[in-house]
Amino acid sequence: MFQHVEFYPGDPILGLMDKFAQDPRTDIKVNLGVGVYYDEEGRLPVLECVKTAEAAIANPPRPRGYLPMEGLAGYRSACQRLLFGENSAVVAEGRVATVEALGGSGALKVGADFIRQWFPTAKCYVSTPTWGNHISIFEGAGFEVGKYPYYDPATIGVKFDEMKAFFKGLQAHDVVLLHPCCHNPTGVDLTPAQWDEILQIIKDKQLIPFMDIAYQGFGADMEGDVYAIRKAVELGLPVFVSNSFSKNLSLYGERVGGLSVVCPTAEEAKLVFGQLKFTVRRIYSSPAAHGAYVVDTVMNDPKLFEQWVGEVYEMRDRIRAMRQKLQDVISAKVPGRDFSYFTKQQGMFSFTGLTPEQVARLQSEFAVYMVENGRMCLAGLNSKNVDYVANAMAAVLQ
Ligand code: KET
Repeated sequence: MFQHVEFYPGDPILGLMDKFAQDPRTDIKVNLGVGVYYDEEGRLPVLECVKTAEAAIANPPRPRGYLPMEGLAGYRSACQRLLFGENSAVVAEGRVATVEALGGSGALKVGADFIRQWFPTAKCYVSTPTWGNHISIFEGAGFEVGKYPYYDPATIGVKFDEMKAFFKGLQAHDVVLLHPCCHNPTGVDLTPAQWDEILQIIKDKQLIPFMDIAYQGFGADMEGDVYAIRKAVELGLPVFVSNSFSKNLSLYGERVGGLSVVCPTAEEAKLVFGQLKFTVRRIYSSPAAHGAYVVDTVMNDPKLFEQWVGEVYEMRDRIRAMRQKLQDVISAKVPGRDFSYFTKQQGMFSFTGLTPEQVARLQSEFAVYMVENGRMCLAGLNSKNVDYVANAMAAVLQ
């Protein structure tokens, strides 16, 4: 019956987590694979604001009825405030349709299914390179997925002229998947001036921008990281935004994300909202409650919100310190090479330029795990292992 089913070789990122867990070299092993923030002690943190929120919602315990298809109202408005701003005109005008989703991944899936149904001839384009699951999710929704030029290994920057020329050649209603901040896997972002240019092309060509933001607060700051989203709204673009609280609330397993669609009119937003609900209904019916209560509590209590922002910046600053440390140690060990990219790149990741062979050597000889494409998650570094990792990288680079 199932002999024709193709073998699944596993996911290049999630598969590493299993491999790492099984590695018996517990005294030295370092996980720089998956995009998860670990603290200075190498532990997955439970944020203080989350502890307070969980204590509040546990007493008295809440009954666990179904949430509506679109999720919790306070959660959805919190997503809108974070993405579009406290006094957003488009939100006030009822032009934003927002649904809670199962993580950023669930938001991408709901958005992809919606666009596929209502723009059946549209193609989807992702950056070269991108987070691998972008391609899987859009292909899974029935899209033909193409790639636009983005990362330039020669300059460790963006091939901006090629990117612009490529966008100018696309058809109306083609979807361009963009990373508003902390590009995964490269850590290389567009500048505000470059966003202005690219968004104008998107407008002129009537493309559909789909912005996936999974690292708000880890780049510049909460507001700076949504520059591209706000600019798209200012230009009047019909923008899709998938957001995730997995990383910035350290709530990975709660599957807390959201999908927002900014529409030209409130009437259209109502139509879109209805279809987003139906999309949710026929995939998983309604989202999960516990994580939503936590997010709702943190985001809608001014004191907890302020505490949360502070905790995000602590994570961001610790990653920045690790970037600097790694750059200093490795520069001393491998003279004559420029490692300044470690501190120039933004967010959790560095695209190291290590070859798959060098990555494999790091794993087999040093128990240092990073993604095969050379992406390293800096949040797995701490003051105890950073020298060890720098030495290991220096050894495979020689
Ligand atoms: N978008 C991006 C850009 C992203 O890096 C991730 C997760 C997600 C969406 C998914 O978010 P979630 O809320 O967990 O559904 N990235 C890390 C984990 C993974 O691969 O699933 C990673 O790149 O390591």
